[in-house]
Amino acid sequence: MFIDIPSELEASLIGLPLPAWKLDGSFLAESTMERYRTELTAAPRFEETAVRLRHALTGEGGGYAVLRLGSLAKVLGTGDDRFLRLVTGFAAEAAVPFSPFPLWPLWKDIGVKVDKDPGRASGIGYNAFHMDLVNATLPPDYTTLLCVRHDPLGGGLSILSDAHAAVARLSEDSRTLLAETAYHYGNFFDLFGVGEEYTPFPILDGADRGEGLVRFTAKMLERSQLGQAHADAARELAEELVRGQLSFMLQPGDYLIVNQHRFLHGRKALHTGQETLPVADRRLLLQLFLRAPAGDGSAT
Ligand SMILES: O=C(O)CCC(=O)C(=O)O
Ligand SMILES: [Fe+2]
Repeated sequence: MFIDIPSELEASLIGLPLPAWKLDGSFLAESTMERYRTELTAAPRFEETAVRLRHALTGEGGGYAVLRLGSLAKVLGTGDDRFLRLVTGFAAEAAVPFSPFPLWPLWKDIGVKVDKDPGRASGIGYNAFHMDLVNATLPPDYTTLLCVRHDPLGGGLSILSDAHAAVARLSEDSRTLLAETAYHYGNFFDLFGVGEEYTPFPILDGADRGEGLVRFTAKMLERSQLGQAHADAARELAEELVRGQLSFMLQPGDYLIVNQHRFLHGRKALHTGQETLPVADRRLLLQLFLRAPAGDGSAT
């Protein structure tokens, strides 16, 4: 599921004049989507790369992709607007970029804060398997992470697990418990484009026959009060997710896109000694969410 960019495409993307994007509410404006697509499709071998990307995300056995944009990042600079516009253009080939957080820009920084709750996005600890915005009625169809810098000390591997495969390995009794509306997690306020707060919710949200959402975050095991039987079933699921996990280190310029209908994600702990690193040298990811247009097939 790692997708390299053909060198002739890379070469032509470097000079591509993508304008600054516009937003329509919290969504990338249609006019920007069209403009980016027009410019990008004129580049050699772009279309075939976009097809490979969509296939990796929604094809049989797929559910995530890592676009390797490291050489482009090196030439343009990972923090450069031109680079971020290109990545936004690739994202828009998968689905519509948007920001659920009213006060945040389209791309949200995930840096490293040594004094933050370690299991959180910018903490230094293990960030256990989860779906982003698990307690919204309409979680983003895709969550995406662009690596600006990896942990120079060597920690912070990304982890992914096929949610339906993990569910399929559970007992019938556990699946029955997971399908009950008995789970809850976290807060919800002022979010755009993700529906309403959903609490309590079933983990298997129409997902018992290999479809629908596996609405799960392993963080609920510690942070939410759950009944014993429901908690045990959720813990079994967490264990199966770990059993089936794959892990890899994102490199600068790598762009991970996760189909939340199929895969759950997380991150291993950063290496010890983060406090010895200047903030500007620490791991930095940028996060963006995507909404699939209705009926495009990515909802299964
Ligand atoms: O730090 C990472 O690699 C993942 C962060 C994450 O999953 C999140 O912020 O939702
Ligand atoms: Fe996440």
